[in-house]
Amino acid sequence: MADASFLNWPFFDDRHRELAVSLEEWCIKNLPVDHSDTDAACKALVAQLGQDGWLEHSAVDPDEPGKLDVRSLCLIRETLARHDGLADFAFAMQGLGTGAISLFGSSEQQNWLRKTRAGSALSAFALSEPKSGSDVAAMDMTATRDGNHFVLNGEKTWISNGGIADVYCVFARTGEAPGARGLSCFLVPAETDGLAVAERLEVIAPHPLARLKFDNVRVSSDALVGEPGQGFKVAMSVLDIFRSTVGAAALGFARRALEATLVRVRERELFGAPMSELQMVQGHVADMALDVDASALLVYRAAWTKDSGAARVTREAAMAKLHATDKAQDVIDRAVQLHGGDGVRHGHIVESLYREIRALRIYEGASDVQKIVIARQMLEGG
Ligand code: COS
Repeated sequence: MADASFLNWPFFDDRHRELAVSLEEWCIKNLPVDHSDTDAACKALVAQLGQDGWLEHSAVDPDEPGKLDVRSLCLIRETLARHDGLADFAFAMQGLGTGAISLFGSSEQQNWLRKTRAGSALSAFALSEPKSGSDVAAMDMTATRDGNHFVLNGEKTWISNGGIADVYCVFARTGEAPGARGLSCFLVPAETDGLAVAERLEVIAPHPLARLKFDNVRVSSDALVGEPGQGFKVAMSVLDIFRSTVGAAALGFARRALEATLVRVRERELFGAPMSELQMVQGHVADMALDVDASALLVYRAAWTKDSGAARVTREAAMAKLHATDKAQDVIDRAVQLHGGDGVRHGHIVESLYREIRALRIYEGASDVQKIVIARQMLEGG
């Protein structure tokens, strides 16, 4: 079991501590799952996470209006990621894909949450495009008003759950003003005419991912989430919450790598003694432990700040994501090094962590974008 002393930190309430302990037990019983068919594995994971109640934390309860609890989201992602990256992915997408509905959805739109929280519908967040990933305001996709409807045309890419989602949260240009002030957010059910999967994308840590094509996709104006022209702020508000949770997933991967390394260096003999007695090895272990704790502090600082009522946690969330994902990459790289040949052997835990962590430094705002966000907040005095 990984170090759980962080649960004593004052960022948490007892309900968080209980959540972490019971999810750990659930993970030991249920994870990892077979990854040979990632679509099937994700659907099964969503169904089981829903059935066993974990997805209730992924979105607000439509019957009891409240807030997303970011500490619970982070604890769940950290714990799932430590046991199985695909389980973390399945949980995370149910939250990211419905984040706009949780924050800005009408009561009718919140009906989707009954299904996504129960694990009977999958959701996806469709923001990136072939020519706009980091620069959201440059998006090309259009949504043109036609009476009481909007007609969507364009492409979205790198869409997690693309191809298996039941509902997509889609951002498009409605043109109220140039750039960031002319975007809107729409809910588009997967079966809507004109929406098609153009390509499934294969990546180094496989999970459902696709490029989507929207060809005259017609949705009613009831599909609009939030106000027209406010789509950029909707997207950024969702990312303010979910960026901290990406940091939490990275933290889970890093803790797993550290855990595996501690076993390895105690067991493996080198130059007539356990590796753990070599000071050069101890130096790696110390750096790894420091990176893990510093990431945890930033992740749970951001989560606690949001849960304590802050309207925006843009700087805190960007710092948590930037630090935790970059440092997890370092921790995992050291773990691979200390495992020698085993570290790059297909199927070894540190080999899979090495592949799993990389995308987290890119999606939901690349490390470079997080630096822009942090610097702007500092320069604006935020
Ligand atoms: N919450 C609420 N509002 C926000 C916000 C946030 N976190 N961040 C920005 N805004 C608001 C700003 O206050 C501004 O409002 P006004 O028009 O009222 O002044 C508006 O949104 C535009 O903000 P800004 O001028 O900063 O927009 P930019 O286009 O310069 O933003 C960055 C640039 C890089 C910060 C932004 O595009 C970004 O975060 N990119 C990464 C996107 C990403 O994560 N992509 C991955 C896709 S998901 S896998």
